[in-house]
Amino acid sequence: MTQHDAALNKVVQWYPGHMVRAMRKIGEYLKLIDIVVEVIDARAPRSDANPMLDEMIGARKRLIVLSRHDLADPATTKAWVADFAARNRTAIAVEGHQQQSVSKILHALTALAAEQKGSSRAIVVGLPNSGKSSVINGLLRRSAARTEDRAGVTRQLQWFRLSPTIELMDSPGILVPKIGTPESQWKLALIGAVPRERYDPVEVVFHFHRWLVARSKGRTTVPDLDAFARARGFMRRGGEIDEHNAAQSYVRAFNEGAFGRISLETPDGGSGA
Ligand SMILES: Nc1nc2c(ncn2[C@@H]2O[C@H](COP(=O)(O)OP(=O)(O)OP(=O)(O)O)[C@@H](O)[C@H]2O)c(=O)[nH]1
Ligand SMILES: [Mg+2]
Repeated sequence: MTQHDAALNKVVQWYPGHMVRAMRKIGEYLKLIDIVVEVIDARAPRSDANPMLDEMIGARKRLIVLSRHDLADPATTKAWVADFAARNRTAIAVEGHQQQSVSKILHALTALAAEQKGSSRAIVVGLPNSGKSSVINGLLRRSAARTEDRAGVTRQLQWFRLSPTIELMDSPGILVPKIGTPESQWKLALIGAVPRERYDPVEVVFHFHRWLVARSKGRTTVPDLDAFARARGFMRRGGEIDEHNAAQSYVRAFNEGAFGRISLETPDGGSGA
């Protein structure tokens, strides 16, 4: 483990009380639930999956929504959809904050609900900030659930009526109590699944850029922190770089797509395009 890995390992663990409670509540509600809609960030579907949820969901009907399609590499997202299909799971790639894009989910959800008599209850689950509440709003065609560009916005389970026969439940984002590898940690921090105050952005940017250089065999055009800071004027008096603020801005720029559409994981276990 490098010094950078050690630094990252200490900062990116986050499992607050509301998640513990939400996990317990989801478990209690699950007996009422027919369909589970799992919202996963298309840029990191492996790190963004939650094995604890897998266990709880069991054999229930399941629909996977790959959010942030607009920020992920399109070919990699296509490969993920095919990979889920090979494992008998339906995955739909969407731009969660675009109502028209989310309407693709409605068709699949309605088909799943039609498989059973009477009304259906669906719960929307996933990691913090993955886009769950945006998906709910897109399906309802109104701003019913609160959304914000930070992790941990939704704190409570909440029901919404989608149609006379389908009820939807929004839920707080749930991380695993201990995020597996340092690689998953920086990826989850970079895509916004962990609140900004829980990690050192300088470490996250360092890891991201080191990974990008290795993947592209040194040919990436994405700037490192130093070049980014200089280009955007994050300098202190005396010519020193203001690393912390530059790194925060770097993470924001990544999530605004300023470096292009970048997937961090591919289904074959390699690094995304
Ligand atoms: N670019 C882009 N932004 C998205 C997409 N989906 C959601 N967002 C944005 O991501 C942020 C988080 O979305 P939310 O819907 O609040 O996420 P959430 O999963 O409910 O978050 P928590 O309740 O905090 O767990 C918001 O600023 C959304 O506008 C997407 O597909 N693409
Ligand atoms: Mg939410």
